[in-house]
Amino acid sequence: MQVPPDRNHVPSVRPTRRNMLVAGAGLALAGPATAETLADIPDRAPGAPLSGHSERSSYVKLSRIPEAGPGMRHVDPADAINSKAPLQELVGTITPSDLHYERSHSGVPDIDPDVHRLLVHGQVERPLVLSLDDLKALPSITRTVFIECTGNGWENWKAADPTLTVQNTHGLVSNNEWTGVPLRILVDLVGRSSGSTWMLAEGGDGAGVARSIPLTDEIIDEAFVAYGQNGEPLRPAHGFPIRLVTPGLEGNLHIKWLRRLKFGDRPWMTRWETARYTQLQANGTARQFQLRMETNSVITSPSGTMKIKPGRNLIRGLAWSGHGRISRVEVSTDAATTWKECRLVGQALTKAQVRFELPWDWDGRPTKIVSRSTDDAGHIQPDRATLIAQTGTNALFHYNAQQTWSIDLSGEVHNVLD
Ligand SMILES: Nc1nc2c(c(=O)[nH]1)N[C@H]1C(S)=C(S)[C@@H](COP(=O)(O)O)O[C@H]1N2
Ligand SMILES: [Mo]
Repeated sequence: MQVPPDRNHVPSVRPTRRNMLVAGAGLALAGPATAETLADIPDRAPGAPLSGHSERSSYVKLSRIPEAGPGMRHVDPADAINSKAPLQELVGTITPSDLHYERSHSGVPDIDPDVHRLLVHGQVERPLVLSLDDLKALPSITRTVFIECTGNGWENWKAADPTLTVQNTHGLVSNNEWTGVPLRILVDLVGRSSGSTWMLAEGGDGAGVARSIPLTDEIIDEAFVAYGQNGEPLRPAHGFPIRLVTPGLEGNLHIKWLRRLKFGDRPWMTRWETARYTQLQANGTARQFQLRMETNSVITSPSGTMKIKPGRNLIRGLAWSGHGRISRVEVSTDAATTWKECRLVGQALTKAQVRFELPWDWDGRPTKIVSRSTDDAGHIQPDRATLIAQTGTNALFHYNAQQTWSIDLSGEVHNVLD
């Protein structure tokens, strides 16, 4: 058996070279090649008292950015309309609950879960009023899905501000594990009439955000009323005590502080689907009910305002699609001339984010890097020219064009259009 040397032992071979290239694995690692004693690593440390609630390390600074709208960054949080997730700092695919992006139209109501009720009514046999306990007593599902604001990417519709980070350009999407009651169970419970093909979902906040949702088989099978988020009750910012989750569809449909589901035979044409959340087309007409979030991806590292060094770099990013599962992510390191397929890290789930990685040797010359995703329904994330040709530049929402980052001679990374 090999006895580990103690920390008083003077190592016979002192590492002299840093940034060794570890042969065989082909990986460039910073650090000594032959460190072999405990003297080479920091000593053990005494601990702080245990607590009922743990915090992040004091060395880790993670924060969302409250913003007031496209191009309106750095505002007083009181004037913010959304708060963006720090995609560049995150690893894996689950967004920590306190960093899940937030979009709240009239602030975050403080709702007593014992008092809160969900009314389920309209064209049904048995209208019902359900408490949180009633909902929790029903069979549950747990599912990991992304939620993405329709406005994600809107910073880049018109022009590219080179000072933007990926948090600014793409921080209106997050990926959480949600738990709740399948819509199918509620539909059966109230006895929805066969003629009711639409459902109104209404929130209990001051704005009373309310959306009409077509009751396709897909939506009845997949939507659910969530009370759990990443293993705990919903955070108030995300709808405590209950929210609707509609996998793959516009963030706006994921109604928070849910108070009512109403069944009917036509959309209600609320202001949230007439004045707001419509997409202005090139010819000046507006498209309504563009509900699906498209195939998307973004390189989170290296990304806007980072600085890289020549040599081996690991390109990493996130991909997601409201149509289904991501089947492929490709990255170009020569301005969309040639493409390489990336490794998907972990399992790609349907309508959830997946991480991708690609090792890359940067030769130190200015270039552009860009990613594009493909989902299992065959949708390929468009380049900007294709998206603009289809939609025009009047649009504000559903910007899913490939994101290009330019890298200059000094290794600085900047947001560019293409
Ligand atoms: N009741 C209510 N539901 C709401 C909203 C709201 O303001 N009020 N915002 C919507 C919008 S526009 C989005 S993008 C998502 C954001 O969910 P999140 O804040 O949990 O990320 O919630 C949707 N549900
Ligand atoms: Mo949104």
